[in-house]
Amino acid sequence: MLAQTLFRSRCCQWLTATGFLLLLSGCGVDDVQPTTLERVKADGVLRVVTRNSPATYFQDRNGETGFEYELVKRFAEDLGVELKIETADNLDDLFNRLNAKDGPVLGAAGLVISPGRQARANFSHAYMDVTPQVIYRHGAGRPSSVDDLLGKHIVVLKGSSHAEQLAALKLQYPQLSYEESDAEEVVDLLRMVDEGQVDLTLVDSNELAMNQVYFPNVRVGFDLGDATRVGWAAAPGEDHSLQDEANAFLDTAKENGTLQRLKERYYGHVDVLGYVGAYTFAKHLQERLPRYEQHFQQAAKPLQLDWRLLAAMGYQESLWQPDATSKTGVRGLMMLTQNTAQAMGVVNRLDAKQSIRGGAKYIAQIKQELPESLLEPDRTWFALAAYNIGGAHLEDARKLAKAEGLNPDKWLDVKKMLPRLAQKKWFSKTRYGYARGGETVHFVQNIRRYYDILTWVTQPQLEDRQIADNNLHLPGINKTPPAEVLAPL
Ligand code: BLG
Repeated sequence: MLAQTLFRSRCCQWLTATGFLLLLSGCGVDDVQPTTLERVKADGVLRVVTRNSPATYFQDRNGETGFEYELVKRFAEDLGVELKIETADNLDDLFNRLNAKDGPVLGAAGLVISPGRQARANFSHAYMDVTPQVIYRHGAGRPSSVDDLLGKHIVVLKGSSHAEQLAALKLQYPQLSYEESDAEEVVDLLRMVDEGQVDLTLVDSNELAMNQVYFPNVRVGFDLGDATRVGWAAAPGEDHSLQDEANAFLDTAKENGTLQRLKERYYGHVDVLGYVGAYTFAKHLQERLPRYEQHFQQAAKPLQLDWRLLAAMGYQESLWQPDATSKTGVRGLMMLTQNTAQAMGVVNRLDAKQSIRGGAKYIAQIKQELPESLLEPDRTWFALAAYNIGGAHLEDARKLAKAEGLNPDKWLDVKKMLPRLAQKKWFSKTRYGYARGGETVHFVQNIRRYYDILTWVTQPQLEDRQIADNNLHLPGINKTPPAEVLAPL
């Protein structure tokens, strides 16, 4: 790269100095190939190849999203160019595209920097550490060492770092056998284990964290080896211009907290739900939601609400149990107080349909009544907070935010104030006094998490989703990127 740049700058100096004589010399401008970075900037487009999966890139209610997408989008913004995403059918396809002339210039797909891959790409600095994990089906006997892999039906992705790992292991354990599949995605592998079609698979810890919520029977046997590093892959060759630029960007993203924020946003399911919570949610998604899905949809539609938000609220309130009752006498699937139920015309709070209708009507009313200065998406998070703690206490928290020089219209700021409503030092100065504001922060956070998950599960591309047999058809079956985008909130 350095040599190329030096050559270019010298050539330019010479060009300026010698003017048109240059043309006669035969060292024309045409001889100087632009670097990849220069091409990207000249075209105004950064072409990136990725995979369609919850851990990388998918479509949600607001359009394109995913950890890799968000990170690479910021890189494109930094470069001042448009981002153009394409999805590969499998990992081999991804590297082939990257190696193709006139193909995408960067691969961003949770790619482990493995020795085999380094021959096929120029990797950036690592931005995440992941651990390869052996995944088994709950109840089938936990594998705990390499010996337990022998004689098992193991499937991994073709072209994956796991296939490389198993190939290396096979040199020591010739009896080890495994299949490499190029027709599957990580979610498919997890589903196959979940349903007992294969005994074991290997998946990176981040992928499992992201997907645990969909597969109730999937468990980690053991970590196969140490943590590995994940980076972006640039096309191989002498031209390191894009790789250098990506490195500078990633280093800054690490320093200024961008990377950490994105990780929390996308990999936080297990952190927030807890490991047990994650697979309990998966179980309830299969067993309970189908009973109420239609009620949520019917209640949401006339009020122009997103039914998945209502469903997420219902899960947070009662784990989708119509007979839930709190110590304080709040009851039903949407946990309505007696007052709210009355105001919403709910006669029987324990009737799931009525409770969902009442909850929907109540949140729609709150959304309408909130101050106009609260804009989406924060407006929705404020509405959820008011649903839980009441509008009066929420107003107190907004006032505390203002007094602290924070922005009372930003959820991020007000959520810092809510826990203060439980501390005498603070609530004694408020108009409405004590309230368990910390719980409200968790309430909103959990609902947002469930909402994200429900959004992925109900992506429009999962058209072949069956609700037959009261079972949701889980994600990853259809790997083509969705054609439509769900309506924004
Ligand atoms: C909410 C009410 C709000 C009410 C607040 O309490 O209930 N929401 C609903 O009924 C849907 O109307 O605001 S107010 O009318 O302005 O006062 C505050 O009173 C319900 C909350 C309470 C909470 N869950 C919905 O999120 C709950 O169940 N608390 C019980 C906790 S414990 O288990 O008894 O400790």
